[in-house]
Amino acid sequence: MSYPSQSSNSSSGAFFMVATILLGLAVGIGAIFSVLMWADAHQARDDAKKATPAAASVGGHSTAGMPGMDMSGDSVAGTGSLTSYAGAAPDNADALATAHKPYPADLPPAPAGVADVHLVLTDLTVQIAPGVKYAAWAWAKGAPGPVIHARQGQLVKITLTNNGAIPHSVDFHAARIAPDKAFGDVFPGKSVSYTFRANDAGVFMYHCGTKPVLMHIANGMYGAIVVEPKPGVLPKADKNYVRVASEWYLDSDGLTKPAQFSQAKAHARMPDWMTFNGYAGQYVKHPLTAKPGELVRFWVMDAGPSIDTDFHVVGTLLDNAYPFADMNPAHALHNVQTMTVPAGGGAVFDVRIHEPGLYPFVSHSFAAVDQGQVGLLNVGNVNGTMSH
Ligand SMILES: [Cu+2]
Repeated sequence: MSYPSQSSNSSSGAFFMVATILLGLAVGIGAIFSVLMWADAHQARDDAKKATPAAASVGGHSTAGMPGMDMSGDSVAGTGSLTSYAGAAPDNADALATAHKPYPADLPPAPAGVADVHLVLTDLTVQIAPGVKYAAWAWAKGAPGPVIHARQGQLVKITLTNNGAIPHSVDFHAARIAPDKAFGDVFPGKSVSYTFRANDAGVFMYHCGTKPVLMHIANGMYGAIVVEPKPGVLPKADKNYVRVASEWYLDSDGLTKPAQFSQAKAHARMPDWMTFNGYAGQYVKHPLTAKPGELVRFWVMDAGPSIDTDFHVVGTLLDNAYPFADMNPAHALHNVQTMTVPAGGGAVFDVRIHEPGLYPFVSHSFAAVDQGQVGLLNVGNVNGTMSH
């Protein structure tokens, strides 16, 4: 995966736009952001401002550390400290956000026959927000890993190749299988295969389960598999979008060199960034789309590692909600406003929107919005997207 390089170009005032949407620290809010920052966001902004000393600490090095708690190996910047780097951004953040190629949210087609999945683990630097680099343990194309689509009852064959520097593994929540046999460690340069029958429909997490699991997940080793229920069980969807929620814990701001994992922050559950599909706010600049009246289905999985996501679409209600990805229609909820998706779990949501407009989707646990869990659904191809 290629990423735009960070630059010190200071020609754009758009930094403040990005800072506003992701952190809520800027005072001036342009028309773009009025779409997102509706009335009940004001309190959240104020709260975030108090709780997140990001502006003061960006690029700063704290010495108030907890020695021995940081597993990143970085012995200089931020070791063991809880200093927040939330909202750190270069001057050209707005241009970088525009140039960013969003993670594809569309559910890919399910393969015929056996779902033959080849996953490759690798160490690589990813961008998790405009200009913010992170030294990830991830997949061939970054984090999350590829969305896998299978049909209920289909045989799924997983082949995992470890191109990383240390042992890893892959645990599929959709599988009923002896974990000591299937989910064992794979050494660098080695591959492993196992099969399971996807008898349970829903959207499920897969992740590296090698110890310390917290660190392996936080470093990017997760993805989603959608197991589509048998035909006729669900109302037909016109659009299917997959969203993987996760949070990131940084030992530095990631602007000049890739940040690494902060165990102290991960234990304190104090993420710097929270994302949908691995990059803060990417569907604000690059909205998902639907036509008026279409049934839009969101397959949402929360990789955590530790924090739930609270799914909400501004301007509508969830017509059908399948809590915890229990796809039995008799268990579905209807016309609800916000639904929790637990860390390590999934849920499925249908919305049908008739009036054209820009409909933000968020985690309504609002610190998550300031830290990047926000996007837009453009219904009816209306103007005013975030391209200017
Ligand atoms: Cu791993």
